[in-house]
Parts: sequence; C-alpha cells; structure tokens
Amino acid sequence: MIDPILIERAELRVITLPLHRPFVTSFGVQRERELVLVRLFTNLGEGWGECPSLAEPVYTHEFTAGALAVLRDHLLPRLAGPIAGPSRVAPALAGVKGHRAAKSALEMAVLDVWLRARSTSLADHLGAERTRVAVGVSIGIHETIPGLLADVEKKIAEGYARIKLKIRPGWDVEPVRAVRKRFGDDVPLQVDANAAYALSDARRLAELDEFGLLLVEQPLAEGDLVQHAELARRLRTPLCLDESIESVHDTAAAIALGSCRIVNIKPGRVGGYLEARRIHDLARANGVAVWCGGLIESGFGRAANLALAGLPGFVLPGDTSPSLHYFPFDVTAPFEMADGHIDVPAGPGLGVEPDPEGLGRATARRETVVVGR
Ligand code: SMG
Ligand code: MG
Repeated sequence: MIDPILIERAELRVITLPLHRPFVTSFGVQRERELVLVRLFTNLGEGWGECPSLAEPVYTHEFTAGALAVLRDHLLPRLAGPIAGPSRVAPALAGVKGHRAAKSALEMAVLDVWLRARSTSLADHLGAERTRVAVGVSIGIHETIPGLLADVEKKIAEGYARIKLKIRPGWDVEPVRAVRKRFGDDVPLQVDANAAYALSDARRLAELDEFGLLLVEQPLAEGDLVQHAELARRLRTPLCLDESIESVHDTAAAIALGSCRIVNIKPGRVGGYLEARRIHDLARANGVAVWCGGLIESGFGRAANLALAGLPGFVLPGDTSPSLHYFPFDVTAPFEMADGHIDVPAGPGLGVEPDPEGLGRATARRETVVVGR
C-alpha cells in the first residue's frame, strides 16, 4: 500500500521549441512550438506533465497564457489535499469547465509520480499490448505541388508507415491526386481538413473517394456531429473525427449518430490519458477504429502518446513522429524510429527523463505555485 499523493508545489514552465520549418494547417501557421510543462513536487517524488495547448486559441479555446492562469488559479488549488490515485484527478478538477489540455497535464504528472512509486510503466498501467507502434507523419500545406512531392518523397524514404496531408479548400483534390500519381496507390494515405469545410462542400469532398484514402479527418466544424453523419452517407471514404471528440460522451454520440467510423484520440484534447483510454474502450466495443493523434508535443507528451498507442484498439499508425522530425532539439532524449516504428517506453512512469540541456534552452519562463501545506 502506497500513501496518497500530497502535492507540495508545482513548477509551471513555458517552453519554446523552434520548428525546422513552419507547419501550415487550414487554421494557421505554427512557426515554433510553445507549450506548458508542469513539474509536480510531491511526498512520493516528482512527476512531469505536458499541456499541449497552442500559443493562440486557434485549434481549441486553450492557449498558453490561459493555460497558465487556469493551472495556477483554478486547477492546482483543487489538488491541495491528499490524492488517492491518478483516477481521482479528473473528478477533483471537474468543477472547472473545459480546459482539457491543462487538466490532462496535471493528470499526466500525477500518473508519472504514482507509477514511478510503483515501478510501473504508463504503457502497462493503461493496458498496452504492443512494445512498438507504427508511426505516421503529418505533412502541412505547401505552397506548390512540387514542394509537397519533395517532402512526401523524403518521408516515404525515412520509412513512415503512413502519410497524412493537411488540406483546405483550394488545396485538396489536386495535391492528393499528385501524390497518388507520383508514389502509387500502395502508400497508406489520409487527409486532415481541421474543420475547414461545410456540408455544402460534400461534392468536392466526394472527389477524394477515387484515391483510396484511409480516412478524411475532421472535414466539418467541431460541433457538426449531425452534419458529419450526413456527409458520411455521401462519401465512400471513412470519416474520422478529431476536434469534435472532447470526451467519451462525445464519442458515444458520434457513434450513435454515425458521424464517424474512426476516431483520432489526443489525450490533451480529451482531458487526459484515462479519458483517452475510456474512448478507446468504447470505440473498440463498437467496432470503431482509433489512432493516436499528435499536437506537436515535446518528448514528454510523445512518450505518453506512444504508451497509449500500444493499446489494442489503436489499429492505424499514429501522429507520433519522433520529435526531431519537427525540432532541432528536445527536452528529453529523442526517440528513434526504425522501420516506421518506435518502441513504447518501458521504464516507470512516462519512461523518459528531462534532458537538462534541452530543457534549459527551451525554457522561456517559469513560475512556482505552492499547492499544499
Ligand atoms: O504531432 O505530429 C504531430 C502533428 C499532427 O497534424 C497533426 N496534428 O489536427 O491532427 C491535427 C493536427 C493538429 C496540429 S496543431 C499544432
Ligand atoms: Mg486533426
């Protein structure tokens, strides 16, 4: 029997990781990756969590300054008493609406502390069955088709198990056609619209059906479960939801309505790894495939995502590319990809340690919040 966790203090760090090149999606251009790391100091030791919100509220409502404020002023104070285990974190924070990425960072850090105290890996705790997972890569919107083809060629040569192209109105059928023409029909290929279309674009989107895509990810707005169900009836390509799925509750509604056949699970979008597992379990029980999405996390978030991606219902390659695909350096030791796969971390907790040099370089600012006693 291990004592309950008592959080003494938390260190909130804003880190900035430079990107090799800007990452362009239908909602904007990311030139660097700013995110918030949480380090908890407790009676049982330390743990790390990552809040993968963006610098601006353009993907969800969360953003760096808001995440810092909600962590400091509203979430950490709710964790001031003894915490019996990681499963008690979400209920303790439930009084605060939304802010799922910030909540997920705290649950992740508590998992890290608690699992280290038990010498158990996150992968084992979640029920991962694989020791290595297939890795896909997400390719942003390019200015030209030749530029895109050169990028895709490089990623195929690096051995990625699947290619995802970002699309938006004006950059959809032509780039997909060009990639198929150049690299053939055998490349596992999918597209992600990040909510850039409306149901009135159904005909345009149906033109993608001839390319044998694995899926079309989040074509319509996040609230459009009913419209996605209608679109699903008009396309042969399976629909996958990302932004629309913030909880197991949303997943149940999407499945009941027929809004998707596949779900992208991002722990930061759904409030944490335990909710992510519940979504996996529900989807699996209903024959809905899931895969692990990415929010350009640092090595901490990527480590935890790899653990999740080891669960049996994760039947499609995830957006879990090694961090050096995006960044010149990371805040943990970098993961290596071999044959399109990365090993699931096996060490206790998240299974990764901070790299003091990378962490020092990336840290833009930090503050300490006193939590208990
Ligand atoms: O982490 O490799 C990654 C990025 C994967 O394309 C990716 N994520 O909607 O699925 C998505 C996007 C959101 C990126 S926001 C920075
Ligand atoms: Mg997406």
